[in-house]
Formats: sequence, C-alpha cells, structure tokens
Amino acid sequence: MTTTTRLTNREVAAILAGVAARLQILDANRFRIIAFQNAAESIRTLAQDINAIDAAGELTNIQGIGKGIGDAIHHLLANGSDPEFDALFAQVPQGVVDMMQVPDMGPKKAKRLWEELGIDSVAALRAAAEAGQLRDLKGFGARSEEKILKGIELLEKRTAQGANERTPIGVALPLARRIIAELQANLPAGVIERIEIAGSLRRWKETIGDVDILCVSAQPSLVMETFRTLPEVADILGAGETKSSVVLGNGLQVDLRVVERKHWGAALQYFTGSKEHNVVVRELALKQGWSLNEYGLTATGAGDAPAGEERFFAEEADLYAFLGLDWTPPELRENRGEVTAARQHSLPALITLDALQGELHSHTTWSDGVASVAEMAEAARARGYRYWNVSDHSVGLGIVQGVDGEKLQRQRAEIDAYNRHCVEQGIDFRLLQGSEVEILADGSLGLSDEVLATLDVVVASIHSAQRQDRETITARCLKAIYNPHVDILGHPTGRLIGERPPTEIDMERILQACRETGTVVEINANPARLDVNDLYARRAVELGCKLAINCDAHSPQDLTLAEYGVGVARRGWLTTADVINTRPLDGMLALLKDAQRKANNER
Ligand code: DGT
Ligand code: CA
Ligand code: CA
Ligand code: ZN
Repeated sequence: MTTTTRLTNREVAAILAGVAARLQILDANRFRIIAFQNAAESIRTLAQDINAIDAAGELTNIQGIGKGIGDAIHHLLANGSDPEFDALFAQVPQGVVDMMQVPDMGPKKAKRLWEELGIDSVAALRAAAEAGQLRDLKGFGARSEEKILKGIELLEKRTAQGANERTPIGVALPLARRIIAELQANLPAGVIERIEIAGSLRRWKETIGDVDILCVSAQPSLVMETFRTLPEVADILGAGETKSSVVLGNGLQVDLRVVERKHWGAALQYFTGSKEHNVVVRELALKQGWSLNEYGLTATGAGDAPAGEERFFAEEADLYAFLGLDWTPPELRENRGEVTAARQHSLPALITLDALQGELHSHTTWSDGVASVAEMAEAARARGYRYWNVSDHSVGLGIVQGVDGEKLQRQRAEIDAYNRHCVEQGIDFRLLQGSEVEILADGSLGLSDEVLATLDVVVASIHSAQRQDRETITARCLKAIYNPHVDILGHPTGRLIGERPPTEIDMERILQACRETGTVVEINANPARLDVNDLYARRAVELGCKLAINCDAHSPQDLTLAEYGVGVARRGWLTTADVINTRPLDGMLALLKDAQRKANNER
C-alpha cells in the first residue's frame, strides 16, 4: 500500500486552476479551458471534502465536473499527481501564470513576453518594464510599461491585504444554514433548543472571517460530537466541552458554542458583535453600574444594585431594554451611531425582504441569461413579485451578444404576449421592457436615445474600460446619469468582491448627480458585487437619492439573491420608503425620471 498526503479541496482547486491558466497560455480549446475553470471554482466553494466524495465514487455529481475531469481528479487524489497535469506544469512556469494576475495582462500578452523576451515571473516583468525593455515589442509602448508597473503595484497591494482570506457572504451563508440544518437533522428532536448564526454573518457583512454559531442544549457533548463529524468538516481546530472550531472543505472556519438557556440573551448579543458595538454597549452598562459579559450583567456596586448581583436575559431584546436601549438589528451593530439612536428610540424601521414587489434588472436568453422571458416571469410570480423588468445587455459589451433596437422590437412582442396572457387570466403581474445599456468608454450609450425612449425602465452600467482615471470615469458616468432616458445606475462602482477593486469613480459626485436628476442608485444584490455597498447606500439616502435592490438575475435561481441586497440596504440604514421596488407598479413608475420630470413640469 502506498501512502500519499491527502490533497485538500483548496489544493485540488489550485491545481485545476493552474491547468486552466496554462491551457489559456497555450491557446488550447476554449471549452476545455472553461471546463477546468468551472471545475476549479466548484471545488473551491465545495463544502464536503473532495477525498470523501471521490471515495464514494461521486465526483461527477459535483456541478461542473464531467467524466473526463472527474477521472483526472480521481487520479490526482489517488497518486498525488497526474502525468498530464505534470507535463503542463513543467511546460509553462508558474511565474508566467502569475504574470496573468497583473491587471490588464491577458494570456496572450503573458505568452508573448515569455516567448519573445524570456520573461517568466512578475519580478522579471517589473525589471523589464522599469528598464524600458518592453517598448520594443510590437504592440507594446512606453505607456504599456507604465500600465504594467501600476498593475503590479495594485496586485501587490491586494495580496498584502489578503483580500482573499475572507469568505464572501454568498459562500458562507448557505454553508452556515446547511450546517445548522444538518445538526438538527442528525440530532434527536429537542436536543437543540435554540440555534442561531452570530458574528459578522448575522450582521450581514459582505465578507466573513469565520462563522459563529450559538445554540442552547442540555446535551452539549452530543452536540459537539455531532458537529465535529459532519461530512463538511475537513479539519478540527478545537474540541472543547461547549465550544468546537472546525474547518470546512473550502477552508471556511466555523465555531459552534453551546450556552445555557439563561445566558442566551447576553451570549447572542456578545457573539454577534461587532466588537466596536459591544464596547459602546459595555461602557453604557458600566455607567449604570453593571459589568457586561457573555453571561449577563454583574452589578459593580457603583449603581443601585449591591455589588455582585447578577442579571440574566432570556432574549437579547431584554438585555437591550434593561440598558434603556431599543433592540438593535444586528446589521446596524457597527458603532455607526446605532447605540445613540437606540437610546433615543430613533432607530430606523429597516426594510425587509418581503417588502420587495418586483425586480428591475434581469437577463434572459436574449442576452447572457439562461432562461427565457416567460421562464423568468414565472419564477418572479412564484416569488410573489408583481412586476419584472427584462433588461438584457445592449450592444457594446464585447463578449456578450447584446440586444439592438431591432431585437428589442421582437422582444417587445414576446413581452406583450406574456402580459396579454396575464390580463386574460386575471393575473396581477406585469412584465416591463428595459435594457441594461452599456455606458461606453466615452460616456455615450450602447443604444440610441430613440430606442431608449421606447423602453420602460433603463439600467445603465459599465462593464468595460474600468481602469480609466478618476476624472474620466466619473465624467463618463455623469454623462449617462444626465441622459433623460437612464432610470437606474447599475452596479455603480464595478467592484467584484475579493477579485476586482472598485473603479476610481468619484461616488460623492455621482450620488449628487443621481439626486439632482432623479436617477435611481442600484444596490446590486449579487453577492459577488454588493454594489453600491452599505456605506454608499447610506450616503445616497442622506443626499436624498432613491435606490433599487436588484438581483441582476441571469437565471430563475438568482431571484434568491435578493436577500443579500436587503442585507446591504439594512446595513445602510435603509427603510422601505428608500427603495423604489417596494412600491406597487404605478408608484414605482411614478418615481422614475420621465414621470418625475412630467410631474415637475405640471407643477
Ligand atoms: P469576522 O469573523 O472577522 O468576520 O468578524 P466577527 O465579528 O464575527 O468576529 P469574531 O468571529 O472574531 O467574533 C465574533 C463576535 O464575538 C464579535 O463580533 C464580538 C465578539 N468578540 C470576540 N472577541 C471579542 C473581544 O475580544 N471583545 C469583545 N468585546 N467581543 C469579542
Ligand atoms: Ca466570525
Ligand atoms: Ca469566531
Ligand atoms: Zn446585469
């Protein structure tokens, strides 16, 4: 029997990504490259240990893994290596692959620099750019050298910040929910009396350091044992009587604590955080003569109660109330003024998920969506929505096949037919026709004003030339905002969490222009984007802007992403009134630019 070190999910994902990158550099078949990229991504976000799945012969059940790649992974796990992969890794050095991480450096450029100048690492690339050796290469110039150096700097900053160490909420939340569901399913009824997510995840932060789960049980050791043996668990970091820490297959750490029933209120408050919020609450308690910890309050003797007297709280709200505070929604607990507001009973009535009545940004098979207009409409109706804006990409996006004026006319016929069907059946639902029109590099739009004028709700966004300098990209966006047909500014900063920083856009000026023109600011609910973020959302409301929470759905399942957008909105202190797609159809349409302008003119 041979023993090999077990590869972790992360390691397997990294190898597959390395294969994909090398195939890219070698200009291999596009579908083969995509297959490896998809497999890497699937395994990177997989909760179960890949070795366990392989042992059960179920590799091909993983989304994105077919027979061919499945066999290769099996080989890799069994032997620690795969001859075909090894050959690829030997052929293309890691340094060349690393060079592709430099912003703007595609596989083609990396390949040419490597083959024609022998540059095979980021360090060598920097040296060559600094020495002015790249400008002699066809297609490169002094300006590309500058861009490359700037890119390397950016890359190093990102790596130093460890931007990828934290897990996006879109990965952490489904996993945490699954862990809780499995705990409950694997334990006899009643063993878990209460269970809840705490920490940054309960606060809906956009990235999660580790998941904190809290529960009440009279049998803590049974709960701990069950937790540590869940199939998702790849590694155990700590195994105590009432607390365990584990690492899941995808590298995410989960802490589970069992607390006593009488400590629940204080424990949930303590472990929800944030630390900064807790500090302020603790100081407030001290002023009243109580010291606060995760069990409850203990009198210090400075107040009315005798020193040492204890108070416990069944619910978090009881603790807040005891201190003279309104119960504070977890999303607000960042020490951004919420404790003062809670004391003055002026916390906002935050928007809730069920307030959403429609979606204003979505894609169908007319552009890069996977479902038809009717399929998306059915999914929206099943969710209880009253309206749905079909906003396929316009032309001007490069890789995505866009929809032009002529196609929009044909699409309109399809939308009208669906709406007629609703009227005939007495269904209270309306499809709208819109566009996610591209804001081109010079600020002009991917569709003419004549075409835009025929649409119900126009979302304008940037997907290209995102590295323009602050002045250029701000002016570009302002031009779109001042277009009378643009109703919503889509994912305004263009960031992809952990992958691409926001553009250099001057958001203060953008938000002011949105307010001035009545352009609605999008909270893109896709957890890879969450754009605008909580702070900009709050600032937008402060300035008097309206917002829309949009899933940017490319499939029927994407409708479930709305909750992440609501999380951002709540962290931004938003109420139902701040978000236009909480209104009934007529009320929502009345808030759009055209209607607003007409209303102002009539006044
Ligand atoms: P994360 O995990 O980095 O996304 O952020 P959190 O907020 O989940 O932080 P974590 O997991 O270190 O701790 C969970 C909560 O427990 C935290 O929000 C507040 C509380 N906590 C942890 N350590 C301390 C501490 O040293 N002092 C205080 N006051 N609270 C703490
Ligand atoms: Ca945490
Ligand atoms: Ca923790
Ligand atoms: Zn979109």
